Amino acid sequence: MTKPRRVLITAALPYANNHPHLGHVAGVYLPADTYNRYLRLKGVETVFICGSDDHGVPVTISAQNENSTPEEVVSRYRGIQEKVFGSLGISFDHYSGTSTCEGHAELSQEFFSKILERGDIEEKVTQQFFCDPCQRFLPDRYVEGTCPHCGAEGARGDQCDACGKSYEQEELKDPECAVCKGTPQIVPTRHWFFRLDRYEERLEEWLKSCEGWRDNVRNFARGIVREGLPARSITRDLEWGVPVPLEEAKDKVLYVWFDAPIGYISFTREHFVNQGNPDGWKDWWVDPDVELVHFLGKDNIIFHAVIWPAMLMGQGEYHLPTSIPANEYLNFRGEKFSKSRGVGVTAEEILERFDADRVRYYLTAVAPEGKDTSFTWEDFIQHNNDELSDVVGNFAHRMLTFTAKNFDSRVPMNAADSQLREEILSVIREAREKWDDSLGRQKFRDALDRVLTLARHGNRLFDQAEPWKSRKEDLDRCGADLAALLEVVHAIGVLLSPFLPSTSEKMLSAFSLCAPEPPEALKSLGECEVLTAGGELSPPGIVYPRLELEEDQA
Ligand code: B3M
Ligand code: ZN
Repeated sequence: MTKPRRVLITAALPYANNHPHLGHVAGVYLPADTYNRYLRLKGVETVFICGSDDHGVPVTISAQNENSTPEEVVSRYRGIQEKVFGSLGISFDHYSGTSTCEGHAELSQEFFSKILERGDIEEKVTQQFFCDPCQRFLPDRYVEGTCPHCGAEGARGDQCDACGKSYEQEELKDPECAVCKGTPQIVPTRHWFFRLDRYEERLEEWLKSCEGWRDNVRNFARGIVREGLPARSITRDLEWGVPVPLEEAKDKVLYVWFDAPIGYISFTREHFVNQGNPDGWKDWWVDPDVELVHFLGKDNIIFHAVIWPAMLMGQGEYHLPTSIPANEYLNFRGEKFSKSRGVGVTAEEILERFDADRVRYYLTAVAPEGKDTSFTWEDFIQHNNDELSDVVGNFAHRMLTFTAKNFDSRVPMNAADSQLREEILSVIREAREKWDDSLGRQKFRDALDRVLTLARHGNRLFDQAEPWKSRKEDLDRCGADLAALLEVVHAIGVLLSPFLPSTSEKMLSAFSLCAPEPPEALKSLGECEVLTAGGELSPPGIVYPRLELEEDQA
């Protein structure tokens, strides 16, 4: 007997000082959710894990600026994140956080200790900026000064954004602490480095063997490995974080990028503990047949496709990622989303005005899969009107009201008698197959487009069949055609469900008395008639009224 397919899905852990903006949603959380819903619809067993990335300097600085504690900042932002993801219908099985998850710190320390035992960690003394007034070591992006190469102001500790050059910290002129504007000193401090060079061959071989990855992700990762991997510092001089499990490193913590991905494992474990099955997580991380899929934005590729796999190899017992569908960026009118600079819309803001499904629809239609894309309000309104209202909503509404008026809200006669039968079954089958193929390859835009094409086809067939005429001339034919066309409406409802869960639910509620449940129905779409002839239809619900562009959006 073949084992049932199982897929563990993760979405990158948002920092615990972030309001999720639409760029994050379009690039990470929405595709991950759509993939999860798609697999479940197909009867695949999945676990979908996420949570907040609580450690690191940005959280401590937010806390300092707000006169509060890192714990408070984390708990507030985690609340915001959970609310936003909840309103968008993101179906995580478990949302946790790296500072509160039971056992996360211990597991992270175990990761460190194991690679240390293997001789894959080395110690080095490094020079770091230290701010006396703040009493803190400053990461490079919290130091600003004058670029030693081009003289630009606002250059960061080790790199200038204006000329792109990097330099040693002591070369930066007039360094300033970004928090208190004091002058930081350069102080020697000891750190622990992960010897990635010892993993190069295995990484290269593994990346070569990975199939079905997006080209940008695989080529980028292979390129980095081929260039040679320098040792990376995995400890920091901070109080907030997972303590380094070494006597001689008592005041240091693990680098946030070291403990964050381990959250995928510790959160899975916590999830199974909550389910009363404390050992259940092991299977999902150890059984090589389980697929592990990490959704993330392109700036996180190196961590997930190179460093994290090396960390996993260093443990020995876990399997490696199966695929890493990283996306490019969704920008706002061509500019990067940034709450601090006031560019873009947060998820909270858009959800105050629009249904989650309208947002999900648009963000999938313009998903930054192969290249950066742009959010504009005009485009949001246009996609909603031209596609969701005029094609999908309109077709479903026409069909269901026509049936209600003329056939007493019942599936007329058997669609098998319709002259449209063959064509209709074949367009449904083709839509389902292509939808399936695209979703299986994590091509969400394509898959959504298939559903739209099916709806357009349905509208065209309705016009061709002219049931408003045949109703008077040949009621049997009219009924059979309509029954066949209702199959299309139902199929659209099923195929939309990974994308637009509540729209799909409303569409399918019309068929609840005359069609099998979606997972069951999916298999038969396009193979035979799915609806029961004579079965009762519930009153038509959804239509998407057209939207107008409001002044503040223009
Ligand atoms: N928090 C970076 C980011 O949000 C980081 C992801 C961690 S995933 C393990 O872009
Ligand atoms: Zn300072």
